Amino acid sequence: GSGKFFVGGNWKCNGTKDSISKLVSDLNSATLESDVDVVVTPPFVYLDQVKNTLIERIEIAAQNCWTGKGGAFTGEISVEQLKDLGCKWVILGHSERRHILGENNEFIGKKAAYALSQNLGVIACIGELLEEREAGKTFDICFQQMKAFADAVPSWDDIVIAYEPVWAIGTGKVATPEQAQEVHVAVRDWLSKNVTAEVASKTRIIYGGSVNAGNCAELAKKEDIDGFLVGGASLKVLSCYSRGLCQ
Ligand code: G2H
Repeated sequence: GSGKFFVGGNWKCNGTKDSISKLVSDLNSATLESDVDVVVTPPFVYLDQVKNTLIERIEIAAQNCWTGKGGAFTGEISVEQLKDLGCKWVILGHSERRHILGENNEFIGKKAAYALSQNLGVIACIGELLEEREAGKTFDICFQQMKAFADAVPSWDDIVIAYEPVWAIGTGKVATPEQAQEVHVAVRDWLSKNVTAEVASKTRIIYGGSVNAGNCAELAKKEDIDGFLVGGASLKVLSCYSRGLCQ
């Protein structure tokens, strides 16, 4: 694997002030391993609450951002505002935004470039639909999504790649460790050929899609799985925030 193990909890559009205050207090008293980067991704409206109550050791990410500087963009949240609240990261290209909200590669690339220009780290999501996998297009799709990021970003220093096969998201149907490893290796190889060997070896490639306390240990054993983006389980099973506790 590459770099420090990275686990992000993607809370998606869930929670209330009360449930989030409970989750934060549970996280504050959870045992976290020192060799794991732990990040949580609350909905925008709770970022400030979480930042003000969560231990410093856990970093905060946003679930989306605008493509540039703030201004007359009704309903958008700027990178500057996220930084102002203490966010270190933003998730971009999540499949729910690609497929439910219709975000395309170019739009996502723009956001990534702007976030990085303001020193906000990017959790760059890629992944194929079930029909694309069944048509043998998994690598093509992932490489197109990688290329869109690569064409847009100035540097790979603050990017974590999240491979999330869409058929495994929120479905309880996790990719096997072998299926995930196969794509992670291909993505690393793509980086080596299309960016640099150094970027390929140091960029963390994390897996997402129905990760839970029962399957994370096996996934974490794979050479090229450098962490997880956890959705559903991140709201209730805190052992998923640490590779060690899962094993
Ligand atoms: C994939 C994942 C978190 P879940 O979207 O990004 O969600 O673990 O619920 O499949």
